[in-house]
Amino acid sequence: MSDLAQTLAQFGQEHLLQFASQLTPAELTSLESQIEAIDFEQLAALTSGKDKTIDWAELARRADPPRAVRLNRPAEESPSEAAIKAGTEAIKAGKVGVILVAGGQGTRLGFDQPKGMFKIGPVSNRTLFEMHCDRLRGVMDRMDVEIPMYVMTSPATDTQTRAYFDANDNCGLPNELLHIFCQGTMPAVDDSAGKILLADVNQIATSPDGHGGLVAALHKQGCFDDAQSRGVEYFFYAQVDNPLAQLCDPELIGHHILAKSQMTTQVVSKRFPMEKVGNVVTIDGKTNIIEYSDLPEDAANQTQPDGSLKFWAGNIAIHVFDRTFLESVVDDAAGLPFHRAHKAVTFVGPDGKTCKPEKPNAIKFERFVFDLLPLAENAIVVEGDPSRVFAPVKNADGAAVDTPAKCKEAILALHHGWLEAAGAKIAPGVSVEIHPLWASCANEVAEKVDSGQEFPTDTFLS
Ligand code: UD2
Repeated sequence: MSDLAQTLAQFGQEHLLQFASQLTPAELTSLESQIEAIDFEQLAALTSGKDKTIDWAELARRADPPRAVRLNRPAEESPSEAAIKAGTEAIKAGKVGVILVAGGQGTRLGFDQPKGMFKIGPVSNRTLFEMHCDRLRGVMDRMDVEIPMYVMTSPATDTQTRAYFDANDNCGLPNELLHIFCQGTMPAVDDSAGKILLADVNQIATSPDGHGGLVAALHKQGCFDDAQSRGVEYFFYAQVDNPLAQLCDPELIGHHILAKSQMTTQVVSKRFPMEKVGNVVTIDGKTNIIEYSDLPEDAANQTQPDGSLKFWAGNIAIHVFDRTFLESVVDDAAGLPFHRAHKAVTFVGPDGKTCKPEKPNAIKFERFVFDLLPLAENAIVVEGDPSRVFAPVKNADGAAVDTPAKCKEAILALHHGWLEAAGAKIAPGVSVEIHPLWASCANEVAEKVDSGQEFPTDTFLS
């Protein structure tokens, strides 16, 4: 028996070679290298539940709301002006880079291409990728600086994402500033016996290893070296599915710098107890995030004496990291806990036929980047105004929340608010969208719009 077959037998995964005799030599070699890449001991610990399974319900009982820089705070406490000044200086000095995570598959949205290619501009029809790149180009233009952007893909989104940027002139970003890098994967296992699933006779079924795979991928693919050689000290991190993310927000970066934080998280006040955002909390003095799927409902419903939610701070997956912090946790990140997702995964059965289950049949294993929070010596939490920073595209139109229609409404509400504050008159039912190179805040809009200026038809100000 070959070494590989022995390993498979030892871990009860012999079925992976069940179609070996039907494969061409090249197909067999490919399958063998996929098998060799699997850490069977790690997987055995995961499928047997012997990895450090965290009792989130127990943690939720001990958790407190986080200490945070709140929106409504006394003027002398963490002044915004000082933070904006510190953040602006860091950006202008070329100390900031952007990480955009775009490895997810957008299953809930029902879009079968990388989510970044989804068109969301209410008038412009720009894609999510374009919205983020335009925002970044706006910051570079105003601050007269080059800002590198590191876009994380997964094997599910990598080829199409690269082809998309190639075909669209990198969405206006200079080639040397755009780094597309691919995260790792984990095998998917069946939910009853923990057997690794085959996606095809010579193909292991895998899924992206979660955005917690970020640190290993940045390290392996030379992004830390690139960032260091450019003088980048801080990474501004956002998810591709939130076109309102204010990439390189000077105030958020400034709070991070002034507080000497290693990892800063922007939060919003949750709309309702079971909202699908992670819950930012303090446990034993450390900042942690309890994911919505891990928070028991009774814990989510707890209130404070003033009636507000105890776990009010919703993670919107916008973080600022010290580059040196991320570099220092490359080894620790490999030990981050895995979270399990019960999903429907297409597989090849023993008869060689492809089976597309309608119900979840498999477990996928993911690491979350925010599990790095308790590893930071100092981590701060900063509240953002959701109308400025958060309009995620998660679900197909028709769902109650986080749909493309709701996201477009939020973009227009922000832009219309700036225009109306400048005295513009937008006819009922008309949409006016603003390109960030044209204006990126109310003050800039006021410089360009005359009081009383009318917008009788849909307009894209660019
Ligand atoms: C995420 C957060 C949640 C909240 C919410 C806000 C997690 C686990 N939870 O929930 O706390 O902040 O967003 O919008 O993140 N991605 C990758 N690789 C992967 C998996 C995901 O790049 O292996 C990216 C994906 O492209 C997307 C983002 O991470 O941009 C979030 O993934 P999700 O949509 O699965 O997370 P969600 O909405 O459940």
